[in-house]
Amino acid sequence: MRVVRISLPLLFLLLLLSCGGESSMALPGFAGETTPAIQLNQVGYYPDQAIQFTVAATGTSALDRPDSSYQITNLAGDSLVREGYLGQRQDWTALAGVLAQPTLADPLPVGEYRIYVPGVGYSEAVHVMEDALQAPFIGSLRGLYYQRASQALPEQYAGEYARAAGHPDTEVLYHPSSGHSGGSISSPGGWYDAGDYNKYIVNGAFPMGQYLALYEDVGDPAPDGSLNLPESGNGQSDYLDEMKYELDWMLTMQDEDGGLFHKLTTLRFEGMVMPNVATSQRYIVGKSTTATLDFAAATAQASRVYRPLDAAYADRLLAAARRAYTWGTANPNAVFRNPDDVSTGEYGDDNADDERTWAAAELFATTGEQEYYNELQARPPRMRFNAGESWTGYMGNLAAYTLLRFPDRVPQEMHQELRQLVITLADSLVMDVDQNPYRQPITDFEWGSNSDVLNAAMLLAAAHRQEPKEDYVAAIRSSVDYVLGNNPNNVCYLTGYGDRAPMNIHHRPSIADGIAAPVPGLLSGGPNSKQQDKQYTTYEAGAAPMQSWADQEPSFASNEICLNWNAPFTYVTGYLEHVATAK
Ligand code: 9MR
Repeated sequence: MRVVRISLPLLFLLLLLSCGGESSMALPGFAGETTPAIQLNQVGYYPDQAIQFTVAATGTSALDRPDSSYQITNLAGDSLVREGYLGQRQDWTALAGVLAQPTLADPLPVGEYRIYVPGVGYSEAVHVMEDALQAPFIGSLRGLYYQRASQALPEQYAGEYARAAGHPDTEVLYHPSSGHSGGSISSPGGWYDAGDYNKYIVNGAFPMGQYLALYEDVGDPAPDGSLNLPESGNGQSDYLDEMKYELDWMLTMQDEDGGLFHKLTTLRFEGMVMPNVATSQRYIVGKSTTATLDFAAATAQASRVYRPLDAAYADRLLAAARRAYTWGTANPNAVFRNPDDVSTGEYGDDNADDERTWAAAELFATTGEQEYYNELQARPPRMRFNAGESWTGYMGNLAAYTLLRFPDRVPQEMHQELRQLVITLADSLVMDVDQNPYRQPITDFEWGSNSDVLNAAMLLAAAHRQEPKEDYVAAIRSSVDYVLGNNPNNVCYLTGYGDRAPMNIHHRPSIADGIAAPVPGLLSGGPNSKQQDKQYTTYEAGAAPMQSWADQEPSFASNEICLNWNAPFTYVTGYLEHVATAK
């Protein structure tokens, strides 16, 4: 009898080869076509992150078999990395006619993979990276640079999106609603709000609060030289340089009495042309309680942030904040409504309580003065999460985040109460995420729904800063997975990132510049069940709320971009990058 002696290492190698051989035979190999039925984060997962993805298919499919499996393969699709079962099929009633089969795998090591489901096909690449979200984080900040008004964007900083300056805004006429009759002011700079070219104080100040929150929570997330701005190389944070571009404009919108003009705008929206061609007369319109108090909050916070770098600027910001607060509290009912001859964005809100609390919170955190604390006791932050309220509800949360950030300055009782509240809210958001087939926290899809998902994630981050639970990080990450591609529209909602980003955003420069790809780093608003633009947009028949999105230029209600949508995206990706680096 012949005995073949095989050494242990050799035996191991043979076993490995035979396993590999069998699996490769079972895999057809990736032929270049990916399936839209496998939906995943198209940008990047962290190596310690459970890979959330969805297999969605209609009618009879591989999903109908309870033993359906998936394979994680290499990029070429011919070598097996891992295998698993899809598990129980889940009918998702909110998504008519579509079966969503969420599943997850254990974390994967740094590398590039595909998911293969027999009978369904191969997915887009799965990227697993240590700095999974750094690129879209930086991209979303550069998105602000592209939104700069009154300034040319040279090729050196803007690449193929270089463009001429638009809207000098050096002679903006007072509209009668401003309280001034005749005359003009100079109010240059700042960022365009969205796909339109107007500048609104409410939606300048409130995103500013979100941006500054990130700076306060994680330290400078974009130091000098990281954003390739005209200011890069000046020895100061690129992050704060970009913020200053907006703050400087905001300061010009304060009237002599301390109140803030509500907006700087044309009477009607401009056509789909480049900024330098959009030359209709611009006006200073309205003066409102909400604009004034939001401004007071953002500038009080900014004075804290800029103080170590530029004390004179900090003084100027704080003085402006105080004057605005005084006006806002003395004029609590200056509700803004578009005058009859103005039809641009309204940013109306009948209730200025959140704004008042936010202003008091920032002024108190900055100065420690009793007056502001008294106000907080009279009107404690109404911290809450209600997607249906959308942006109008988030100023109250910003107030709470700031008070939570400074335990030494805030009386213990108030701090404890807020701490308990943020944890309770975050725990219920974690449950919402777990129960949702796409593992994101909302069921009500309104105008800018992606920002609701991201504001929920901001709340989870605030809770995580109080109590560093892994569950919170997991829920924030899977919310970001949703925004970056794990969604029924199979789209990465940030332009210029992922494999399938929006190509036809409602954004005037992107439409008019003659370049096929839109300006990068801008977040599409996302599904909006109300479809206020359906007259101009073709939505899929019977689209469920989470599917009510159209990559079409006229879709201002689902596919526009906006400052207060980019801001929480930046916060959340910046926060996750910080968490990953700190681990
Ligand atoms: O985000 C705003 C949304 O909540 C409103 O329903 C909508 C209609 O008033 O306006 C949205 O904001 C837009 C603003 O009015 C003008 N610039 C573009 C903004 C995003 O679409």
